[in-house]
Amino acid sequence: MGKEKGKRVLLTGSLGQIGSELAFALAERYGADNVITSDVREDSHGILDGAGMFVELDVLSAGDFDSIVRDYRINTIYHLAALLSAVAEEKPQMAWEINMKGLVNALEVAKENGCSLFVPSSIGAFGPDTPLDNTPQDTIMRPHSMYGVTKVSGELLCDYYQMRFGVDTRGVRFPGIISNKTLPGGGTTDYAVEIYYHAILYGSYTCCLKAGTSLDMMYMPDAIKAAIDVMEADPANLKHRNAFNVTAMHFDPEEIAAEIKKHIPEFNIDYEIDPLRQAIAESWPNYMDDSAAREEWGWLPEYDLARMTGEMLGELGERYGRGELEIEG
Ligand code: AKB
Repeated sequence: MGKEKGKRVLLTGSLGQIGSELAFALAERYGADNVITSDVREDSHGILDGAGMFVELDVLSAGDFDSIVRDYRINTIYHLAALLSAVAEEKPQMAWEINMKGLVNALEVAKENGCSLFVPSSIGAFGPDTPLDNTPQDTIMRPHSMYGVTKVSGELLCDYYQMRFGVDTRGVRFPGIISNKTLPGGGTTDYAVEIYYHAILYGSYTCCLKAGTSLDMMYMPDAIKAAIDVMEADPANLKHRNAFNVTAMHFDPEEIAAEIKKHIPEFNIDYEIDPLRQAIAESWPNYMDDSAAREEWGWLPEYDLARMTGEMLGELGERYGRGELEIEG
């Protein structure tokens, strides 16, 4: 990717699964001098070293949020700080506080400082009344989880700030994101990351979701591409602005296990169902229709299950000393 001029970016939640990789992509694209990474936690392990300057920021502090945007002359905010679905279900009040108050602060700061704002929504915004096969872009959204409630509310709020105040808000509904740098924490789709680590380290995996539970998924490079491309899209082409359905693949635990077995024939999956995560997963789409994103800003994923599995096992195999695995690229 070449350097694009003119953007001064603040990333919240930078130490999370997506933030820790998006930070480097933003630094590569806009120049590390133009990227400020932030998190409520200190970057004590230097995870973000090289991806711009790091500042500690609790997004619940509206004053600190605003000062950082002013002091560093930020014009684009990627607001990733949020709790994921399973942990939100265990701590619903905290989820409302962080996901909604943090978002309101981001929207206000963007409004006051003329910033563009990226806010990720999720497949979690849908619920059991949604058509679960080929889920349309615009459809019934009555989620049963607190995470979903915050995601739908967030989508509406982003639309409102755009229509009412002209804030350039944009976003996508991310599916489960699979990566090998930072582990996700507290999500329903986390199993699809853990399974690769367990395959390499132990040769087996006990899955918390039932066989047959199909969910949309995406490999991290595609997720990063989506986040950058939607923010760079020509606004004249956008009929939707926030919450574009985006997906790259969908599978159930049996299908990902079968793909892993192609590389590690002795790999074995068994099941110990977590009722909380299972109930959430069953209320989410089996697979989404992402044609609006394809038509309005050219969304096109590059990774399918086979290619992603080759890369995940190759990378983790190198890291954990299973370099002898026959990995196809
Ligand atoms: C979760 O499982 O909570 C997230 C998501 C799909 O939003 N990965």
